[in-house]
Amino acid sequence: MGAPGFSGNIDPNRRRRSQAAFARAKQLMPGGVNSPARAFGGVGGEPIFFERGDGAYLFDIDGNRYIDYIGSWGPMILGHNHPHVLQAVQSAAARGTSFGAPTLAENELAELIIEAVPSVEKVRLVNSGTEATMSALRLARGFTSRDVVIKFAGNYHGHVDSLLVAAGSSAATLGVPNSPGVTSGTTKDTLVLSYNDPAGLEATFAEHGPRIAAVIFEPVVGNMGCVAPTADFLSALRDLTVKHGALLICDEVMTGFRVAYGGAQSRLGITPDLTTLGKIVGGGLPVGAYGGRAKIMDHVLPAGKVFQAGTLSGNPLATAAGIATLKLLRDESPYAKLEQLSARLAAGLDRAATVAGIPHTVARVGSMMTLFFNPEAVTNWEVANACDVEQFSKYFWGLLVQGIYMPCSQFEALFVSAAHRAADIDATVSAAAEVLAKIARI
Ligand code: KE4
Repeated sequence: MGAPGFSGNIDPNRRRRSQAAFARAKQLMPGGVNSPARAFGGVGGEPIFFERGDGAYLFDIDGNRYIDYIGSWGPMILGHNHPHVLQAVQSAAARGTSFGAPTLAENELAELIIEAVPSVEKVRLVNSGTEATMSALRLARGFTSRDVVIKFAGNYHGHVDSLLVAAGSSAATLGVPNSPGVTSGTTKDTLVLSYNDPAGLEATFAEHGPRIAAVIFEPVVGNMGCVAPTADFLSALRDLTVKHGALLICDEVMTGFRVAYGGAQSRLGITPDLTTLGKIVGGGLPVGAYGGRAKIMDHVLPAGKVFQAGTLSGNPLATAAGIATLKLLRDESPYAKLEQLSARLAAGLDRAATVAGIPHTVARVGSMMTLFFNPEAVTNWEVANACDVEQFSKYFWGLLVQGIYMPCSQFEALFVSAAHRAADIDATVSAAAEVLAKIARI
């Protein structure tokens, strides 16, 4: 099944090798992918197989080049194949890939994270964002001796059983926000509220306050598309958790080092009790992390009694990529450039959709943004879920066949990297203008 209704400079026939590879992949792996976010479930058609990335570009196995706005769903803030990161990984690999014992690189990556994120006094490295959120939740429950956790519809925190309720990202895209296999016993202590609803949060604390261990939230949501928090919501999150003795967990797996070097919490001025990280901290290799006040973190085994472990946690390759990435972000600070390029893209997409007469809004925080096919500003899952996903799918495919690789779901954010140039942004905007004009005429 090819691109619905659009032709561009990528001849659908020039996706033959991807199509053959996907047919084989489906015989080997469920849905032919190792993560549903890649399956194009939200846009139809078949995923593209890529061979390599370089800077802002991806190259597929049929030889087509794309301007990449997925960036591996966030990690590739420096662009693909950055020479310093490559060099760091290659020299680490030459010394051995995993020892299952402490290394100096773990100290170095921990120090970089603690220096960057003021609310983090101690940190534990793990292998994914999911492990980070799962562990932070267990720690919050162990520290408070309470069971109930609050999350928000449209927020995705990885495939943690107790949080796979009204989840965002591919759970929302594929319509399984509450997964089979997650037992009612697992989710009975999970309360799901509406994002940006301080009154709802206050009412829930009034009813359940003494039982609530933690509130976990995305400080800037990426997983229902890009949604920023209101000031009232942020104040309510911090005030109510303090008042009722619950912990506030800032899930910065996506926003950490993305929207600012100190994460969304430094940009928004909120100080959580625990922070979860992933994606950029591994520079494209598997690293997750959770951290916070030493008084809380020292409850984690072996300092304390809250169990968490991992064979490859802090392994030499992943920490090398993470250290190289964070040092480049700290020393070269590409955030002003990211802001300029991202503002140019957001304004261009907004203008293109307006000229085409397509009802829409554009939401952006730093170098993450979403073009929502919905004229109402998206503040929560209910509004996000009212987007015209059919139009989004046509927009996605119209750009893909022109060599522009946008996130394959209305419920994801796109990412600009430090490797993107103004020419890439302008090419994207002019292609979008053409595609959106075509959509408006259908
Ligand atoms: P991972 O387990 O995928 O490393 O991280 C889970 C996670 C936790 N918290 C937030 C805020 C996240 O965005 C994620 C993962 N993000 C999705 C994309 N929206 C990952 C893509 C995928 O699932 O393949």
